[in-house]
Amino acid sequence: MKLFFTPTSPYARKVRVTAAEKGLSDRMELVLCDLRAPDQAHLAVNPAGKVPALIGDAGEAIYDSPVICEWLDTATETPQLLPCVGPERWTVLRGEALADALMDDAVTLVLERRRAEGQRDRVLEQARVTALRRCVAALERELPAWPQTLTLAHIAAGCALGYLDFRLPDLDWRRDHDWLSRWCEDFSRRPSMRSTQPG
Ligand SMILES: N[C@@H](CCC(=O)N[C@@H](CS)C(=O)NCC(=O)O)C(=O)O
Repeated sequence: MKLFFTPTSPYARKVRVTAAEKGLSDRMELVLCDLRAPDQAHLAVNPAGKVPALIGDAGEAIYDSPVICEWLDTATETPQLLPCVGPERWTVLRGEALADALMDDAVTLVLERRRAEGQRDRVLEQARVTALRRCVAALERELPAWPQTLTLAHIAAGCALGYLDFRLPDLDWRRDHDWLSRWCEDFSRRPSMRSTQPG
């Protein structure tokens, strides 16, 4: 299979960490993308021109990180990262959605900050910071009740918080979130996280 990615995308990192945890990294060819000028091969897989996008071994196109991660989870039996049925499935999917929402706020904020002075929308920036802080607080409240084994929600949370550390250190999200900060430190030591550090 082939993964279209950029090294700094937190969504692509989710997929790479998932592949590593599933023991699938060796089967995944990484294709570096230029998001300002997506090439035809990338657009043929994902018409939106976003990363991550995956071509499976049978040539199937799969995109959007939650879809790719679930697809990878079904590719091998263990470890199972998304429970098949029951309340835990919804806990994990909701946790992943919360972490993805945090990524959305952070990525939007980073892009807005890159605009030329005078073109930046400070109201939008403040709204994203407020939403992002709400998501971090919700993660700290909810994560202790997630399954004790590794899940797609844990992977998404680790990648979202890692992106805040990487691109938005001035927000100092750790200041008011000791427990989550310690969780993140611990999670970042996993080989799958170490081998996919952005930069
Ligand atoms: N919901 C998507 C979001 C992916 C996304 O927005 N990726 C960014 C990179 S971090 C991208 O490709 N941006 C290029 C663009 O929007 O044209 C996912 O979970 O995969």
